[in-house]
Amino acid sequence: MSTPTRNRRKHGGTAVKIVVTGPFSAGKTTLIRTISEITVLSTEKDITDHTRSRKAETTVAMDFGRITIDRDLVLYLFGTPGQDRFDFMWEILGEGMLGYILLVDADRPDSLEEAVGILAAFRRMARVPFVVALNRAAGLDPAEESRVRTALELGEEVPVVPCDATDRESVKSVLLALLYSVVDQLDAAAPDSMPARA
Ligand SMILES: Nc1nc2c(ncn2[C@@H]2O[C@H](COP(=O)(O)OP(=O)(O)OP(=O)(O)O)[C@@H](O)[C@H]2O)c(=O)[nH]1
Ligand SMILES: [Mg+2]
Repeated sequence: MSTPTRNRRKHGGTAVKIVVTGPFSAGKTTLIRTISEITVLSTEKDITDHTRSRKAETTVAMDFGRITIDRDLVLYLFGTPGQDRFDFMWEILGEGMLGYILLVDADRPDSLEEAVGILAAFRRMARVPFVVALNRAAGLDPAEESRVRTALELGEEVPVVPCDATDRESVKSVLLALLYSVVDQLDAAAPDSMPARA
């Protein structure tokens, strides 16, 4: 099982790794492109099999983006491929992550089913905080949230949030939900050492 690494950077501050995973075509590459301050390094290749009817290109190795929160904290974002033939990349990309976003396409019922296996693999790989983000979800009613929680067997501590991967503010709120979860976990581990959340 990997443990989160927080690397000191050359000019001070801390760099942390966040992984964006989820089923084929959930919007992982889009989410990282929406929020990254650098041009995202993507490994998109033409799709040649039957899924070509859904989109022309798919991620075959990873997406890589970066966000500077402030001079003390930089997030590196790694997106996984969605097609399960590239699932060997999950472990490589998950190494040392602080937490992850499981992105599900709320418009496609298959997406939640596919997410079950991905989440099981990530949970085996690392016990780090994660959030479930429902892409293309206009909102999130309690019945929908409960359906997602049941399908993915989520504990109360796991946030489920709606998301529009094309919208910067929406992506920011997903990342904040993840960072708050990380703080909550640290807080639970060492209650007296963390500042209270505003
Ligand atoms: N309208 C809308 N379209 C989206 C959104 N997110 C992604 N898309 C579109 O959905 C398609 C798939 O998005 P990608 O970002 O390639 O999805 P992915 O999860 O990286 O896909 P794979 O790497 O192939 O698994 C693209 O055509 C996007 O433009 C969204 O929030 N709203
Ligand atoms: Mg992609």
